[in-house]
Amino acid sequence: AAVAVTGAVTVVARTAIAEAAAVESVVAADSVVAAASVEDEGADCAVSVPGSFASNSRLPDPFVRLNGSRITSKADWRCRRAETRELAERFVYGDKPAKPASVSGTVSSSSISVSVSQGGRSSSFSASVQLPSGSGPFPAVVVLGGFGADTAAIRAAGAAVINYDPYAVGREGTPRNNKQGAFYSIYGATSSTGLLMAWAWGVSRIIDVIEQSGGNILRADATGVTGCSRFGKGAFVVGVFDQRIALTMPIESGTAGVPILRGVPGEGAQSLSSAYGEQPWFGDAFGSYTGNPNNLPVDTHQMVGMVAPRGLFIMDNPHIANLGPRSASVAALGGAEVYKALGAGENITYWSDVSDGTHCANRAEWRTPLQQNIQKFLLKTGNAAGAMRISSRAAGNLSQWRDWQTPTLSDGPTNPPTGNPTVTPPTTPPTT
Ligand code: MCU
Repeated sequence: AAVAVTGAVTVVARTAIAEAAAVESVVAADSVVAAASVEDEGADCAVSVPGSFASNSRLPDPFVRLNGSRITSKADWRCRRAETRELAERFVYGDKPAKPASVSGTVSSSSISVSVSQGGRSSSFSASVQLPSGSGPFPAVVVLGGFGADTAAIRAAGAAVINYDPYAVGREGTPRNNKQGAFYSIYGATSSTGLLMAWAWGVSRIIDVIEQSGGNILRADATGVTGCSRFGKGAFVVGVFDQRIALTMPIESGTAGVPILRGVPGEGAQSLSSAYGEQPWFGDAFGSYTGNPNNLPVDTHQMVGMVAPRGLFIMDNPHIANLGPRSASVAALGGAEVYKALGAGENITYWSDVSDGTHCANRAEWRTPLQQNIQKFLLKTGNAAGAMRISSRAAGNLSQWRDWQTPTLSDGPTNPPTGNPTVTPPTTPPTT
């Protein structure tokens, strides 16, 4: 019975290992498959990027490889995802370097310190920690920037809050040729990597330190991320580029966040050139595309797809056109097709059905789904299904944006294994 309702592959493996824990495995099946034990499971995939791409006014097909063939199995997604990652780095955000030669630090019940060094350069930063009540070790949600996230609800749900100051890692207000912060101390002030990716790199190093800490206070396998507005852009990029993040929760992220870069015409979203010029959020290379996003070989529906099958709860505000909520809904709907193809359609929620139009307000509507997502993906005690709660005030239409259909991907073991117990393919494919 369990096999029919949830992630069959994982249920088989988990119950084989611990019969006594079968009930828990069933409840947790989606989240067990969701997060990986490494930052990038596709790091070994060979990716060769063509020298040019045809202009495309619609959203690129997430399932077509750079060589033009289409993936056919769920296992194929791993290296197709690696291609997507390469395009996203090269064209949109800039390069995210792998874990530096040395990462060290400490985790206490009140703070996390991170020290990094590589190639004779070093830098450090820290983040404060607020534990929930009860006894640990606890899952944790990294909160970027300190506003807009319902930290009381996060802690009440049983997760710790890690207060991360993105500016310590990538400052705002600097010119592109003189970027500052812990990331740029290592990789150079003229690094072409934008702030959002620098912020994401910083969170990955926090997770490295939690992993190395022994896990008595915080669990390394149950980290979420959130933030609002510019820190919603950041939270999104954090989750896209570290597969150890089990739950990604961007709030009202606007341009450079979730909304499709091609942009719903006439919506009134912040323009690409405005966002590119406001702060060095995007990578420097994106400057060539602000006036012609159709030349981009990638769009944000594919970044949404890169989060799959992990938990993703996108919160948006349909009252502020500048945030591009229609464009964000199209990205969510397009990315949800990747979730569906991977059999994880219930792991994504997009929620713009909210009454208060204030930017980054604390919203009663999000409290329950926030806590359900924490229970499902971090505590692994829940299994609430995700949902598309798109406000009729700002609803995009995916069918106008795609000329591809979603494949039925064949089942098979994840390649390579995600760090979960050895996977046995089910004899009958799941029906859902
Ligand atoms: C929505 O995020 C940004 C927006 O892109 C900027 O144009 C504006 O200046 O600031 C927003 C924000 O971060 O508000 C807190």
